[in-house]
Amino acid sequence: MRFKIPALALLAGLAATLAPALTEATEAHEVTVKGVTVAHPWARATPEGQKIGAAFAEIKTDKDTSDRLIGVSSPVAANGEVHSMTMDGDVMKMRRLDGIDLKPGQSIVLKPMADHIMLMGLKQQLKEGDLVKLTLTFEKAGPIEVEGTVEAPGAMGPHGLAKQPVDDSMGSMHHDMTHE
Ligand SMILES: [Cu+2]
Repeated sequence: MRFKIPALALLAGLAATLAPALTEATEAHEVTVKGVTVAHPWARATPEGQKIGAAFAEIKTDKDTSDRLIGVSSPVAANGEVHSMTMDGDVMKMRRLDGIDLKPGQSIVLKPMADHIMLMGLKQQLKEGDLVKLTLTFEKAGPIEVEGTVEAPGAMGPHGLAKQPVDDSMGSMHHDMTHE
């Protein structure tokens, strides 16, 4: 009988952590720190066992702010990287970027088929409907923590955001992409 106690405690803990997450799921996620805004963060669902995930967001600066994105992290991954993506024929090539410079009044959209966040060493499967915490760290603004929704594996943008400029012309990312 005593062996059941840890399992029950675990379930209770799980319910407690899920409850607040569910109530926040429908809110717009946009956080501004020192003139830098991270908006509409989201990630793509991953197949079971896949160790790499992709996440996206829009980064905006107000008209008097310049900054530089210098790092990304998430509790669901061993480490986060910022990647560029280019096409070499029909082969997608991703390259790790040291950072992304932000000019005043700029909007940079991290999205499929463009610069994006790579979550390396995933500790858990990303499932559609889940929320995933992302911390984008900037040279001046410091860390900005946001919570993004996990969308379907082939999603090209977050739900309910018709205005977000996402590239839907090339279909979904494939799993056989190459990293350099
Ligand atoms: Cu990548």
